[in-house]
Amino acid sequence: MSHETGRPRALRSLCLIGAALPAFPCPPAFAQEATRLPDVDIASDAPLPGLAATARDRIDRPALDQLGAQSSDTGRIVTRVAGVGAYGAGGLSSLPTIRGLDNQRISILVDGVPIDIACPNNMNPPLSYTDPQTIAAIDVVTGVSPVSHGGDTIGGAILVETAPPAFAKAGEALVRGRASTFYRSNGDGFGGALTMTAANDHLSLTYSGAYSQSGNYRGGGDDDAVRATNYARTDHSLAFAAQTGAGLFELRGGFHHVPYEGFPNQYMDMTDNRSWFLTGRYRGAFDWGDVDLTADYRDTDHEMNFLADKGGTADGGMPMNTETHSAGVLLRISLPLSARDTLRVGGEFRHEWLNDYWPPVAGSMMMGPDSFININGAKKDRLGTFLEWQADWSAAFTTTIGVRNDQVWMNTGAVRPYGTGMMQMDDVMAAMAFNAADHRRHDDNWSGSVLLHYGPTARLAFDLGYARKVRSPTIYERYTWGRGAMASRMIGWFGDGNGYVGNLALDPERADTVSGAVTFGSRAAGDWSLRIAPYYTHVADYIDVVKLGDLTDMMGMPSGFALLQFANREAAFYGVDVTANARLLNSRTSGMLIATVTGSWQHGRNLADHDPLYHQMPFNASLALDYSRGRLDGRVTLDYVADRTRVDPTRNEPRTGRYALVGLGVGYGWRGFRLGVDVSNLFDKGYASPLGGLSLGDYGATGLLRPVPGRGRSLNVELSRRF
Ligand SMILES: [Cu+2]
Repeated sequence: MSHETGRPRALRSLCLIGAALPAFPCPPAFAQEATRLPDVDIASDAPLPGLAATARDRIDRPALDQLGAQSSDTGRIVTRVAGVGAYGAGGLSSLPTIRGLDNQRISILVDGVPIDIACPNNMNPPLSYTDPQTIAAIDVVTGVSPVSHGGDTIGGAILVETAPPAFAKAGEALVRGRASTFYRSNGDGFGGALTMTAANDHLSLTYSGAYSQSGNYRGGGDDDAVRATNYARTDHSLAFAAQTGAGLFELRGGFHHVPYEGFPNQYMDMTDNRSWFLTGRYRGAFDWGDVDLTADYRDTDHEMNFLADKGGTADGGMPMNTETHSAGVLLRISLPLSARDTLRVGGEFRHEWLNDYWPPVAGSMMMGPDSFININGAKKDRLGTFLEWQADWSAAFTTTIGVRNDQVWMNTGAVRPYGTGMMQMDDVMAAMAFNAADHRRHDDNWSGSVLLHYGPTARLAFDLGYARKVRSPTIYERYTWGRGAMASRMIGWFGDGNGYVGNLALDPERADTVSGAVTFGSRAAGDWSLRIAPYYTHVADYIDVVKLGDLTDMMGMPSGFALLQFANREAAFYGVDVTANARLLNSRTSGMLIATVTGSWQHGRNLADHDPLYHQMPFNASLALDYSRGRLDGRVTLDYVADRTRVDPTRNEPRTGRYALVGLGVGYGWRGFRLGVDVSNLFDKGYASPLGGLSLGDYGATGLLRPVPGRGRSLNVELSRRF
């Protein structure tokens, strides 16, 4: 992992990931640039990072070669970046947080395209559609990003690029690819992937496919097997690109299938998730400016029920189905007005449609005789427009100022409980109230951003950003309605066992963020860098919860879980992230040794009731030592997470203890092959991740409620071949 520095280098990589970073249009020479693939050398002598216009962290392919052996969960891998955490979920579906902001509050784009949620538990978040084996690079923006990066979010961004198009030199042909396979001892995980490109100088075809599966993992120390942590996933995609005199055309389509994925901190498991997508993109560079046009479509069918650990489906279980489709068009135009000024204008339309219903269970008093209609054909349409002016006042000083408007229209149809029996009365009353209300909503959201970058010397840079950003509620936040103990507990992506009720009265969240970074470094020698990045975010109408009551058990006693409703509150987030690199050794004979240190301290506070906010990371830090010499590379990591004592009392959030995990890895590369062997959690430490949630799979089976235990020691092996 590196944090990018040096504008030429940053711009070059931005062209490779142009899809992901709309704010930085590629120079007219992008067609040639597009033939470059990301550097693949393990022991590349690239200078250490330092000073970029927007502070970004990049997890590139060499880093993924090391991290991908440990996890198939991209959401877990991005937590390497200072300021990034992740809610625990299924083994493929961790939900990242950036500086305390989660889910729809942050922008997650896969090949430049957002992926809408299709589950009341967020079981299929955008990063679950990516496999670390086939990702080319991940960029993470933790600080303020310009409004041209997208709308309807208030926090940072995670930008995943799978395979960028590659072309051959004129008159030549190109066949290249990467094949890989891995095994993980803890959970008996295994999988494999193939990415292959065939191209000449103007046509390029890339196939990408991956498979991963795992059984339940074992916790560290005395924590035995953790129920409902198994999974399997398959992805296939085909990407076609044509480089013509009129510009670069791309067409990408794919299919994704998860036949099963256990969720240790949810009542339900994912029993089937099928999704297919098609994305078209055009990029052209003209005398008057650059054009970038993307259109995308995705269709997802999602099913939940119980896997074996939660009782299986022999008696029918509890089927819950979600169907969505979403489509979008995005046009961005970049106009160079002068040597100093660039104007960017853009427009975006996004359409989201969602149906969520729970079929009846034969013979069940609770779950019948009709289908429970949770969401009936809800729509969320958004029209976004932006205008942004970038001025390069000198080689050292750049300003980017933008304004943006998003019009959001939402609506949904009438709902229905399972039936009208006495046991279903809470839901009967709630459905009547919901159906009597007007469901149409319209939000007029204005955003703005100002970014300043000043790099007076090669050893020093300052970044300062201010943004006001606005996010409308999601379909699930606005339109879920069930108030029964069971129906409400089916809603929520927090892994805490509580019941959640939507709220038709929700207003959009309005966030004001000031973030800065000061970066010191010796760019010339590339020997060290240090970045200190403080931030403060105030969110008016922050969508948190209020407590409606306690959920009770069969005997009418409080169960320890609460019935909560989404509600507009007020919140503040503040903290500081530190990242430092140093090259300790750099010689042909003795090899290269790089030390990387990251640390994050952060607080989230509910200003309405002065309690801590839910799911905020305690202080955490990591140290990595990377050694490489010739064909050999090695790595030692130490991750430390402090006690979590600031917990949200409204949600009965558990405290977690401090822990430190040690990892070791070695890799050997020859003739395009690479063999990587590593051990994660070397000392088999028993621990609970602070955002891991409650182990409901174990609770159902044993009656003992504990935080989800973290993964115990695992020996991981990956063999890959680049050709
Ligand atoms: Cu689900």
